[in-house]
Amino acid sequence: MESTRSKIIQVLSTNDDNFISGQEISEQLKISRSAIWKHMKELEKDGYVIEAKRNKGYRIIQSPGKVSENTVQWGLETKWLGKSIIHKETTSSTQVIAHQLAMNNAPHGTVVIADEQTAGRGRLNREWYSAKNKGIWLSIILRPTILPYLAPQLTLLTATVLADVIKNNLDLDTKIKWPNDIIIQDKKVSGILTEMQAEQDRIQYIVIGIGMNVNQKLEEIPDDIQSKATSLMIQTGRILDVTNLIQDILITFEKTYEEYCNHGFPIIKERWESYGYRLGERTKIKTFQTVQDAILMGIADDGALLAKYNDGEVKRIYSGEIDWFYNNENSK
Ligand code: BT5
Repeated sequence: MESTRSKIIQVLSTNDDNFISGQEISEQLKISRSAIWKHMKELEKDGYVIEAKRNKGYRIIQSPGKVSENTVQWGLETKWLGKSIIHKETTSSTQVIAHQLAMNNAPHGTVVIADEQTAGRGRLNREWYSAKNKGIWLSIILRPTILPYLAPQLTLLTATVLADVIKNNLDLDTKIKWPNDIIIQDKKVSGILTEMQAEQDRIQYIVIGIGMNVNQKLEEIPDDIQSKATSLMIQTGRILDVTNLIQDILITFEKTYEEYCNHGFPIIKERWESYGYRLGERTKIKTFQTVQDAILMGIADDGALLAKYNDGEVKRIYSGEIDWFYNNENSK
């Protein structure tokens, strides 16, 4: 359920810079004028600057810099994504909260956001550093009707969304390193963790976790990942508005997801490959059985990496260690 406050914000933000009268808000939301006034006071406590004029009504002239359910929803032009937002200042992991909500029937498109995670996680329970107010740490609950084995397509889709947002907003040369790293200048700026609850032929729900480093300075990147991680601030030299970026991610995600539902995976695949890190290059791939040279060709419908081996055979790689700099080292 959308709260009255978020509805008020919605009404005020779709009215651009114009005032909207108390009467109109009261009619639209079916609440009293004094209730509206109380909500406005609450919004001001949250950091909104609201102008109230006799005979004209209200308008928001500034939204607070901080992330909250309201600030993210303010002007968020999505149909279903982020209609329900749960924001926590601090939490263990937004994935944990999202799973709990999903098991309690939270709808498709519910979003969980945290300013800080104390136990943020990557794949295989690896640690994900999520310092307070320095990045985007969020999880999206989806209830797709695709077969469970196609779920990796949603990780690939998410990667294209993040790459689009970074490239289009900041004009940075962004790459996607298979399967789920967003890379700028050979360093990881963002990662995706997809977790699924499914029966054999039906997905109950999927939680897509997105971590993106935004406002860390170089010295704020933890020592053990200094050499391989970066932030948008390091790359642009500017402090960026986290709320705006979150909104952009949600808007682009919804649009891309709908394209995927209407037209299938080929558009996503093409877009992914246009961002693909070191595609067409020779690498060394270590799988369970072998270590072999191969040229990275692209991705398959099931999310596998396609690699062409020296004998000309193209194989699907589902998991394996890739020596991303093999070619460079070899040519030295
Ligand atoms: C990922 O795992 O890249 C998935 C990261 C997903 C994080 C989000 S945040 C919101 C949601 N809630 C969560 O608890 N998780 C999701 P993986 O490919 O396994 O990469 C993990 C590795 O990346 C670590 O072992 C480190 O080497 C490195 N790493 C850790 N924190 C990092 C950071 N902030 N930036 C860049 N690299 C990092």
